[in-house]
Amino acid sequence: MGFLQAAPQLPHPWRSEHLLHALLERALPAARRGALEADLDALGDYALMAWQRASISTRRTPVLTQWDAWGRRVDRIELTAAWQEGAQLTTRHAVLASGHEDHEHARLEEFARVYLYHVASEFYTCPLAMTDGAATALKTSGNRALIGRALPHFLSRDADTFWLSGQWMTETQGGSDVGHTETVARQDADGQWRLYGRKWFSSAVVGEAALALARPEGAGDGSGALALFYVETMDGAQRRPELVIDRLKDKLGTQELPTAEIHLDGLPAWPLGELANGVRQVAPMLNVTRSWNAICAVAHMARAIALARDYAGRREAFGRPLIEQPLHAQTLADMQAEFEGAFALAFEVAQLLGRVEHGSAAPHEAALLRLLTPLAKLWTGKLALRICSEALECFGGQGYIEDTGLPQLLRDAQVYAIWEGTTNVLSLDALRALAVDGLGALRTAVAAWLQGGDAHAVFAIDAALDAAASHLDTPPADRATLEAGARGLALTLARSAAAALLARQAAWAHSRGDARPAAALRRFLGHGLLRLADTDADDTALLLGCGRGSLLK
Ligand code: MFK
Repeated sequence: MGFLQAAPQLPHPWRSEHLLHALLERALPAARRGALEADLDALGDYALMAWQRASISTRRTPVLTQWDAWGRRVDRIELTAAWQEGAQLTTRHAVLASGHEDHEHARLEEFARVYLYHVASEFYTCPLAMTDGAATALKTSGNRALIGRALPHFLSRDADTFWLSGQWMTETQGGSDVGHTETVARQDADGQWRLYGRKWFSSAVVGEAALALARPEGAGDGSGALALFYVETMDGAQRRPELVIDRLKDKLGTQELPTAEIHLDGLPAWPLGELANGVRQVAPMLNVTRSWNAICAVAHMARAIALARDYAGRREAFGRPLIEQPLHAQTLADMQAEFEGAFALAFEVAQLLGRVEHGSAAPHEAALLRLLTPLAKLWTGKLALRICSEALECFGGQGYIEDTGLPQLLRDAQVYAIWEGTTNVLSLDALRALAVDGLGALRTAVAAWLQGGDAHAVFAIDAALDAAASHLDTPPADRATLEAGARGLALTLARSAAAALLARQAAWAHSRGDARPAAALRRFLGHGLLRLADTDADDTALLLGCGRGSLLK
């Protein structure tokens, strides 16, 4: 046999992960860090095992059996091994429970676990995120009966009592625009609310509960008339007959995740609060799942980069390892710098969430969290895809070969930009957040992060924020221009915030003799912060072959 190329090896995701180590050292008291490390080490072990298992086994996907041999409707879903292990593993290591402990670091400690577990989970993290979001929305609702009933299950540390929750919003007409929801809530003769309708993307259909948007019968049109309901899906060991699984989705990626189309045919339901303003009531859930999305996108980038970096030391071409080829090394370092910015922003959101929920946040931090959540979600969602594409290219033709496990990284990464609101929906959400406070909270935070920071970074970040402020000064009457530029604005703000966070990290590391973070900052700044777009409406109309007027309505 001729030459055989050595395959890439995955380094231990926790023991070799210097960014997370540095973050926890900076942000957590030593005693808390010590208590956390055993869980992180175990989740890192699991991630390594899952990678090795995947390399020696045939890939499985979930299978739906709708009818048994005798004609009974069963809607049974067989899950992959990682999904079967999910409840045991995540309750044992308190993945969700840790995020709801009563201290300001709870969310950081939760998301450190999520970061290490996510890729190995085969997107079991998706229903976990929704369960976390449901727990948060229930707490916000103050509905004591539902809190008492569901929270002990959602936050259980015992797999036998643990429940997963779904989030049933998306319908065929009301996708991003949930105001078009057609599912109806009707009270039966006993006063019990029941849901009737069709939900088009149900990612946690194997769960025991869900939060669902529905229109109380007789309520008006639009999103304000929607209500938010809690439902349970099981009757003992049987799925309730009023919940029918129509089929599993045939998706580009996340194929281990059994996303389903479902029918609700009178499923019992309980309103969380008032029988209106369901979008407002579900917003705490959305903001939590968007934070998960950002952390998981960053974890996905970390995996792609770790494999590409390892391979660069094993693969020789033109007489030397790839890592010694200047252009290849440059490519990897560029990816690393962008990843470090995204990591810093996503984990800042995690820390802010913990402080705001615990009540220990500074006065500007609630508004800051409201803005940084969509920014982190939308930027990391796009970046994960770009980094995975680049990482596959680092393997040449092998990156295109299915059983290396690499193409799956790229296919799966596409989901982060779509889930929980597309890039454009999230850019408009950032405008919603900015409408309250403008750039005030962000400027206050950036000034604090940049204290004692590198002068070049201060200059570049201030210039980017000033340019963003000019765009925000668009007269309110010209809403079309503001919206057309919303993505460029959001990306500029995300990059500026990330640069300031990298500067903070660089200053902290410098005092410990570590020059790495400063290199990440320099490289990140070199890629530029400004992403404001040319939004000339006449040009847009010409390029799209439509009248200018139709763009302004
Ligand atoms: C591994 C990682 C896992 C991650 C989880 C993966 C799960 C994947 C499954 C899914 O993807 S489920 C589908 C997710 N769908 C979405 O995220 C919907 C995307 N669409 C939007 O976000 C729209 O912008 C929105 C539905 C919110 C528009 O609804 P409306 O009702 O037309 O918006 P409106 O009228 O501006 O807002 C209604 C209220 O909600 C307002 O409050 P008030 O009534 O007090 O004025 C808003 O301020 C409030 N609101 C909206 N978004 C908010 C928010 N409040 C706080 N935070 C937000 N993000």
